[in-house]
Amino acid sequence: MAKFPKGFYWGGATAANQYEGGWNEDGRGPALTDVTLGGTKDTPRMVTYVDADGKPGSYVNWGGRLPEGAHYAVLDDAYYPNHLGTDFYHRYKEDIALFAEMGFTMFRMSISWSRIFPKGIEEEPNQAGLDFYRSVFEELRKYDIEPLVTISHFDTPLYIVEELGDWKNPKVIGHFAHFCETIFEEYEGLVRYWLTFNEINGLVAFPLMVASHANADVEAVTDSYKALHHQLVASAKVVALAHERYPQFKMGCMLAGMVSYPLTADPKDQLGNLQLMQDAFWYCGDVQVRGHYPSYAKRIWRRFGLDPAFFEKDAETLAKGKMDFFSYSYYQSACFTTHRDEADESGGNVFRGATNPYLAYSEWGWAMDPDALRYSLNQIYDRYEVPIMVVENGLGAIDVVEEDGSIHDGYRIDYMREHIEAMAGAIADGVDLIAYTPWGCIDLVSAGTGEMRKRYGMIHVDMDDEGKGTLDRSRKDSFYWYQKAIKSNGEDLA
Ligand code: BGP
Repeated sequence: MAKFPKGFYWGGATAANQYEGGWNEDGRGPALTDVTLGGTKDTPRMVTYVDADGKPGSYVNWGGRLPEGAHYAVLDDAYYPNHLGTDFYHRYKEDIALFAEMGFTMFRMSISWSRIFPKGIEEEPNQAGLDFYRSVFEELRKYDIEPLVTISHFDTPLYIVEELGDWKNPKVIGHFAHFCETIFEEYEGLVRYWLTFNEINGLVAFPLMVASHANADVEAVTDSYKALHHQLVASAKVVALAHERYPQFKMGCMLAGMVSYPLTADPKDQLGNLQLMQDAFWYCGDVQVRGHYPSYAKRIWRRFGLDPAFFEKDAETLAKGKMDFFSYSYYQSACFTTHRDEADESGGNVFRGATNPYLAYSEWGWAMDPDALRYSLNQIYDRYEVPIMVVENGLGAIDVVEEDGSIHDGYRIDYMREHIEAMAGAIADGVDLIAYTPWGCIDLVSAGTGEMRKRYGMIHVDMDDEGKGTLDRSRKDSFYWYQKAIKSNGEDLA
């Protein structure tokens, strides 16, 4: 029996803000990532501004705030890694040819909202922006690569963030819907698979995990559940519109894949973990796939002092916007415990928790756990019974370029092999898995740290953390390995 069904989509995933570059070219407006500096594993990324007296300053991304009277600003002499990304804007033809050579049948990318509507609020789109994505989609089609398009991937236009208060403001729903209507109409014949928001649960999951579940900063999370509601409503609205006008479209949700285990057999850890998974993961999936808030939402709203009426008023809209498929990113698992004093802390990026003694951790502290992928695929499919795509997965690691230019990334191959085997296991368990697009198939800027040295690609890009390098592309060992894996439809993983 074949491990993967015929027609299974194999590919790779990227996002405009981390890959595309061309940040101020051809009429594009800025996004928050364009005023965000690079960091490291141990030093956070900073967002830059000038204050009311014109003095430059910065605050910590994920958690800090713009001071009263200050304005976001690109500071002189500072380096902003997302400005250039790894230059897909100018090299898309070369990159897509390499994806085709690897055998991709799907390519995940995002559309930068501020390339189409520079402030996010205009009536008329920026034609140059529309033309760019049209050329990209046509290039993909030339090689029979199916585009999988994320509409919002960490790059709300800066104007909306600064002047409208970001997603806390319900007005943003209308602007987003106009953006979607425009791109749906424009690319109706070129794109079939859409994801509305990247890692939509991140809005609550990240603050919940960063602040540690037990001591979450209640106010920050309260605001986040409200902003999240606006995104869920926006998503449902455009899904309903897509279904009504474009029956060929397949619409999907995209969640940050959280797999949290209880660390001990203490019943308090079991219950606490169940609630963490509800608050930070299932809450979004339940709304987006089932079309209504789950029963336990009342517990969450009560915990954060939120009025149920605020959420319930949009029940009809949510019911009309059910997803056709489920997608998520999966990198690592975490552990929850009420015995925090006895447990070691670990975790990478925004996923924090107790260290799991049975797992090895990556250089950036991410727990490597292929079994959790099979485990989560089973849980998700059991619950929703819709097709699933794994749209991000991979190992962020430091690669060494040998004298002759080769890159021996056996560690990446091992990681991918184990995760592909875990997916095959899930398919054998009965899960309807239809696609795999590992993250950063070509090296790009890290979202969490802004680094280049944290690489996920099977295609190497010559560029360092300061933006120095030729930007030349080359094939790593994993390139040839994945090519074989794809060609054999997941049979040849040696
Ligand atoms: C996910 C994001 C991606 C990507 C990935 C890897 O959360 O959707 O944009 O960057 O994580 O994370 P990082 O770049 O921090 O290593």
